[in-house]
Amino acid sequence: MERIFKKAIVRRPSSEMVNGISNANLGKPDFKIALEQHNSYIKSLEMCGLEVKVLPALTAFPDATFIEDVSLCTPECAIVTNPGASSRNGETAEMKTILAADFMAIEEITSPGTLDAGDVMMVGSHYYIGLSERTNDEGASQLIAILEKYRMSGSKVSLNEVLHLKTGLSYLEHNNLLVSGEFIDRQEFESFKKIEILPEEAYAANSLWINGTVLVPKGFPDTLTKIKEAGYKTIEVDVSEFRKLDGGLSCLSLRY
Ligand code: CIR
Repeated sequence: MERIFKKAIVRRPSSEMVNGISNANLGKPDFKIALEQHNSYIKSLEMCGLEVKVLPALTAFPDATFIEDVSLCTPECAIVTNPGASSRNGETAEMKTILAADFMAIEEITSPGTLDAGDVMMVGSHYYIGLSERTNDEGASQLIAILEKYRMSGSKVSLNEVLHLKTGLSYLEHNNLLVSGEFIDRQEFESFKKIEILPEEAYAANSLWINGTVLVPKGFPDTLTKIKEAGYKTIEVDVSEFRKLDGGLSCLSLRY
């Protein structure tokens, strides 16, 4: 059964975002445009029926607007992660307190385990966990143990070509998987109905299903058409300035 999301948490980008981690080679983001795009992103979440809590910018952490990475929100508990990039590690500081407003049970990933929740893809009560430069085997094992404690499950997925697991694939519910690059022929995703992303539209593999609507990054016409043809309502969202920091649509919010 598909999950119904009611709320989201986002964090405003700070002017320091121009110093965020990036391998995109697309230049520095324009902070003013990023703020406008962030506002539109919030509106899109609201159009999907979510009540959005907006946290203030954290100037000490240039990548803190990519709030997805610091927590995983499941229907049973929230898990505060231990981000794998040292410059991002302190972003988790207030998350326990913030999440305590809505979650009875809060768990944590601890060192030597590291985990960015951008590496975690939810399919019903099963969670696929990418082993990346940010998420190590120990972090993934800790997450699987936590999930099992709450009668959910997890499995590890190796990856080589992308930053996070969800940089390369997104679950759109109804057994539909948006899939790109190294994940197209992977055995663990064999049983899904795959919607294949063209190499030149790889960035759009990070699209976001929320309550029946799919948010798709602006400027990827082939992907947009394929998602529409699969029967979804879509909203195009321009996140060009966040793309310059390797961030996509899912990275900018926690949804629960
Ligand atoms: C980073 O390298 O951590 C940020 N510049 C981008 C994080 C993107 N987050 C995500 O894919 N979940």
